[in-house]
Amino acid sequence: MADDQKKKAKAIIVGGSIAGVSCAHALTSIGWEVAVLEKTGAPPTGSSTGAGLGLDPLSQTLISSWLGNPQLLQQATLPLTVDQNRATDGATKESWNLTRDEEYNFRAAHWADLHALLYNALPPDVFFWGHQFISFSISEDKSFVKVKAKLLRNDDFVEIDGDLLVAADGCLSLIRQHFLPDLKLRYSGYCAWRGVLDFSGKEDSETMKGIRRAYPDLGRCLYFDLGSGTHTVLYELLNKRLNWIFYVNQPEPEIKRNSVTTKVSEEMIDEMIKEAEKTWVPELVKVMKETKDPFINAIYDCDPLRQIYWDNVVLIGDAAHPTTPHGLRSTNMTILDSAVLGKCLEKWGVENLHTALEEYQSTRLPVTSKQVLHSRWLGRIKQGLHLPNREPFDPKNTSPEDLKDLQQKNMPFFAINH
Ligand SMILES: Cc1cc2nc3c(=O)[nH]c(=O)nc-3n(C[C@H](O)[C@H](O)[C@H](O)COP(=O)(O)OP(=O)(O)OC[C@H]3O[C@@H](n4cnc5c(N)ncnc54)[C@H](O)[C@@H]3O)c2cc1C
Ligand SMILES: *[C@@H]1O[C@H](CO)[C@@H](O)[C@H](O)[C@H]1NC(C)=O
Ligand SMILES: CC(=O)N[C@H]1CO[C@H](CO)[C@@H](O)[C@@H]1O
Repeated sequence: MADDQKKKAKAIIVGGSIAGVSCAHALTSIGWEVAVLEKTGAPPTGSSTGAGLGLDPLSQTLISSWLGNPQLLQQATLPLTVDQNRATDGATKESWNLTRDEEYNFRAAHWADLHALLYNALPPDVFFWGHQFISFSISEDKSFVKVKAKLLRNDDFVEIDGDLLVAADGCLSLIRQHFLPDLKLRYSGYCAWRGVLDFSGKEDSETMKGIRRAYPDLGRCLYFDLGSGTHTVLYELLNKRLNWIFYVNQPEPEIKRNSVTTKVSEEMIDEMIKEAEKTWVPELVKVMKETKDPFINAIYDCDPLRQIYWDNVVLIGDAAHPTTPHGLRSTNMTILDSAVLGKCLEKWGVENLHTALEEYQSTRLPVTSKQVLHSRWLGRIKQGLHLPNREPFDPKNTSPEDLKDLQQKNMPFFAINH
């Protein structure tokens, strides 16, 4: 018995993206053993994977505590201290200000930089790359969960036991599907063209001079530009990169299973640039044109779930609450999920797993549900889509209510300090 008591509690985490690495930190820091199963073959290198994301103050604090060094995150990110909404008239290309909040307190990170920071600070033996989760079973007495994974290197199968299975396998979660087979993601009505322009060595180019003239606060400002039935996002990332997103209303694209990223052809990129030319100032179009390998994400979310744990299985991150990106919430929610899950497990211990997961669920669900629905609604405003009891948003004719709603600080549970 004494031996049993000394045995560490163990979690198997499926998915090694931001949710998986965050959760690995939250659980190792309370003395749990963790195994992270990630189907990708190797850690991402450089900035070829992903694009920009925003971190709120609380996420910054949590990440810094996991890294054990507050400087590291600061050094890998740029400030976003201004949240600004502008409007652009597609016909005249005239731009004007709608709102400006100078008390914004986020930081901008590249997905790959944030992932690398968190990943490199984990013990080397917790991560299993090239392991695709296949299935799980819960023991009859519910004391443990057995996970089966496929080694993609040689098609072998492995089985791992743990006290807890954490689903960090993203918005198309297979584990969630086991419990909610009928749940469907909801297409938002639009896709996001995204790209990161690398301007190292080109700081003095016409493109860069032009964009800095048109958007003088790049480097500390989160710019939203609202056109008629469309909007863009623009901000700078560390190491001479510009991150942009261009939302386009369109029917749901046909996408292959297991991915929300559509393959793009040269024709599609040309079409996108033509659309951009009709809508945005030439300085911004130039940035889009010169970006290598822009990609497109179909934007989905999901009505809030009623339950995010079952027996020894718990959902975190996009698996628990697929969301549209307009509130810059998905990373904040993910990091908070991990931190709260860690706190609940620490408080109740593995012997009271059910109570711990119940507390996690009752803490997180009310918050994430509201944030997902707000983000959905914000996207519909910015894309000029139909909303009940409200005129479609028109940047040329805004009401005070519109101007209030556009601002990031009006997200439910938004707080500058925590
Ligand atoms: C490569 C990548 C790049 C991204 N870039 C950006 C970005 O630039 N900006 C942004 O805002 N958001 C980005 N995201 C999304 C962002 O990480 C999430 O929206 C958010 O942070 C929540 O993350 P998550 O870990 O819950 O989900 P996700 O990031 O979707 O991660 C899910 C992970 O689970 C793994 N997985 C899924 N199924 C299995 C399985 N059966 N077995 C093993 N592993 C599995 C996937 O490979 C993936 O790594 C990116 C996600 C990925 C995977
Ligand atoms: C928008 O606001 C910024 C910052 O206050 C200001 O410098 C700029 O001149 C304004 N732009 C327009 C078109 O009014
Ligand atoms: C800036 C922001 O919205 N931060 C929020 C992240 O989420 C937690 C709760 O889930 C809020 O308390 C923070 O205010």
